[in-house]
Amino acid sequence: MTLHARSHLLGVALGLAAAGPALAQGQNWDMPTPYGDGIFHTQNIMQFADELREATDGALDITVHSANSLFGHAEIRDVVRQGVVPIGEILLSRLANENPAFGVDSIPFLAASYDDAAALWEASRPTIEELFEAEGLTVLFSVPWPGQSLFLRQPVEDPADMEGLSFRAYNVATERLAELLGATPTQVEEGDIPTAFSTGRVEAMITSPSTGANAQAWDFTSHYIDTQAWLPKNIVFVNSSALQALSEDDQAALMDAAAAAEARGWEMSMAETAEKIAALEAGGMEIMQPSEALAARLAEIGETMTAEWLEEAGETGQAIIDAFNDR
Ligand code: PCA
Repeated sequence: MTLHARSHLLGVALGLAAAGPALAQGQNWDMPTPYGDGIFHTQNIMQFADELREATDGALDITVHSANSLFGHAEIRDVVRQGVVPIGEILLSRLANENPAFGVDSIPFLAASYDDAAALWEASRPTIEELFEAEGLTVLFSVPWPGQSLFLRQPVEDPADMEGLSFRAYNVATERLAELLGATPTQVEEGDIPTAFSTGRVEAMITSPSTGANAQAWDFTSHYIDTQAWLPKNIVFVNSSALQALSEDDQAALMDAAAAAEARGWEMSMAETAEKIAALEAGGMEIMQPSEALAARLAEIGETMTAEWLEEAGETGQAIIDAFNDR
């Protein structure tokens, strides 16, 4: 925790103690999120907070602390679980090392369209909700990033050209993908992408056009290969005790605002894809479709990663895939 966060929270705790029963009148919730204000996920969450403030006549007032400004991405789930803050957002698949079910949305080409991603979310949601509930957390909503595509410094036709590249990763699946491509993965937070490229820590990545455009990827890469291989999701969740402490009306308002934010977020994500590819092109990047050889290699990697995931996720994993295949 940063010093700033610590003193801020101490202030919050003292405020709570002094306020006593007056608390029932209104709640000020601090909400840490990982991504910056230029990212549509953050904008969607800001709107969610605005709508909720309005629907509850100010009784539930969420302050969004974006871009890891209150807590770092790696801390957010735990501080909500501990009740240090009541609500937060993370990239769901960052938890895949705890349970493979959290990483099902990051397997290349398992569910690469919005329709398939929605079906996969529907198939996996009960499991994810149960796993969160076991930690004292209630899932509010989940929104996908646009399709994950390659950002490179050269026009790769032959997948072998990616061997040896130092490759930015953001979860275990991107790490594994880099390995299977013969590249060397390095974990880099989204906000640190420009620095990681400019200092030579990484020289290639796979992410959404949203993240690429937000980082001004044209400053440090030249070619965008439109693989749109999977749609990883962010998830917004609340501490279950904090939720239950709300009045019934406010709980209902929170659930309504969450459902609206989920629907709006998916729409925003879909609109982003073409918009941000155009922004990459306007920035000077060359937009390419994958060569046949690259597409074939990535499809093969997708098969390998699906098999590895099923092996690891066991019966729970198989049940999710069966429910998904029944769509
Ligand atoms: N942006 C985030 C996660 C997936 C994405 O599109 C990132 O690159 O870290």
